[in-house]
Amino acid sequence: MRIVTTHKNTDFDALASVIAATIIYPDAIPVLPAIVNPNVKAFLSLHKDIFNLYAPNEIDLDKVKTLIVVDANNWSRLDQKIQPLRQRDDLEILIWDHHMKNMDISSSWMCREEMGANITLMIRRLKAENKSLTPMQATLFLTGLYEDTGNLTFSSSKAEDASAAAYLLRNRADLKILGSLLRPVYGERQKQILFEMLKTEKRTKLNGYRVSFNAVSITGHVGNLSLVVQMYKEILNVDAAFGIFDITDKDKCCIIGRSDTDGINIGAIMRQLGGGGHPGAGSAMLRHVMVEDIQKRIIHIIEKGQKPSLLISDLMTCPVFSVTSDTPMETVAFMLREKGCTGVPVINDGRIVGIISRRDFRKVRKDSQLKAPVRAYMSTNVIKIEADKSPMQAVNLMVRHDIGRLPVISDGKLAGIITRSDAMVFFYDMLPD
Ligand SMILES: [Mn+2]
Repeated sequence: MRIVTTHKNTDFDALASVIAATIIYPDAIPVLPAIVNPNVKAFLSLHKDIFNLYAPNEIDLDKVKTLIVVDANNWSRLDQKIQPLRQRDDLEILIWDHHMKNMDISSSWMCREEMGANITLMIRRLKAENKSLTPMQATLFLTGLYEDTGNLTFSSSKAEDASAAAYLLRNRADLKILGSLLRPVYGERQKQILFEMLKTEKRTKLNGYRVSFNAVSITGHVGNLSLVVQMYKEILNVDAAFGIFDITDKDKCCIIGRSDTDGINIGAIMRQLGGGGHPGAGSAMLRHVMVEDIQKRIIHIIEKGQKPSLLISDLMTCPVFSVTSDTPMETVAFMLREKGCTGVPVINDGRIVGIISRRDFRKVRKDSQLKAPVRAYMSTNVIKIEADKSPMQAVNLMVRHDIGRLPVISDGKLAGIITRSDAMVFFYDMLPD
């Protein structure tokens, strides 16, 4: 007997891969772990019969000659009931997987490649063998592909994922059904937790920001807690919120943070706790800790470790090359070439009176005009920003006016210049902590 199985907390990519395996190996019996993720559970409550899926305890493991593992490569990710197969040395194992880490299942054959979704690897085979798909199979496969690649937006997505998606659409995958399958899960459990958090909500001021911490005890796996924290933060209307989830049966704590202020960088805080994220959202998992201690540590990081807010003055480039309004155009041209920049501010007595860019040289028709002073060609409508504004405000100005550099003003004088790439350093959180 051949069986095909996948990882616990089965998602759509894993389920799609199991079903695809039953097309590639028609005699293989699909075995689904007891725990599947909530979206998949909802899907199966309607579609279970169509797929003829088996539970691990319905399989007589002694009869299994071949184990096909899809979307996983590690024994610990498989269902508990499957584990006895680990001891068998006469077992043939085939693997289809797109995870490149933590492999501990030794197989006699495998297809393992870095890919956005595992189903993409299996579609390659289905295409090569000219297997026909039902619209329902195509829809399920595309759901898995979109889920694992974030609708092809995750950086892990490959060109082959996109062509697999095209293939599934040609095979009549239904995007309306897909959309309803992939909605974020906000179920009964999540609602209970959110209500409990709202009942015990506390707010505090840290560095002038409104912050809320909330600790909740939970047992077992609860999906989508980040959505709960997001909703909690919105309802409380605070600048940042931290949900500390004490997973009592596992002696660990999951911390999820959300912020929409420059002043509280969630990614930086979570990295100090051993987790990760970006300025607006992140999480960390801590073992053997007291909830109260975690809250104290976060408060300490915010108060001591983080600057109250990152300012333009921390990111800008200075000193800035500048010219005066009397500088001849030919000198400016030489300077732009020499320094490799696209424009310089025009300064008189420390005050910025204009900006001259390479683009302005298009107005120069005759060589003799290069003797003219820069004031004749400079643009006097200068968009600038104060040094104490936030990098986010600089980005907004650049986008609104479609400009790549902003002179930075402090006490009415030019203090530096901030460019798109300086702002991006902030935006993508590439600053050293
Ligand atoms: Mn996957």
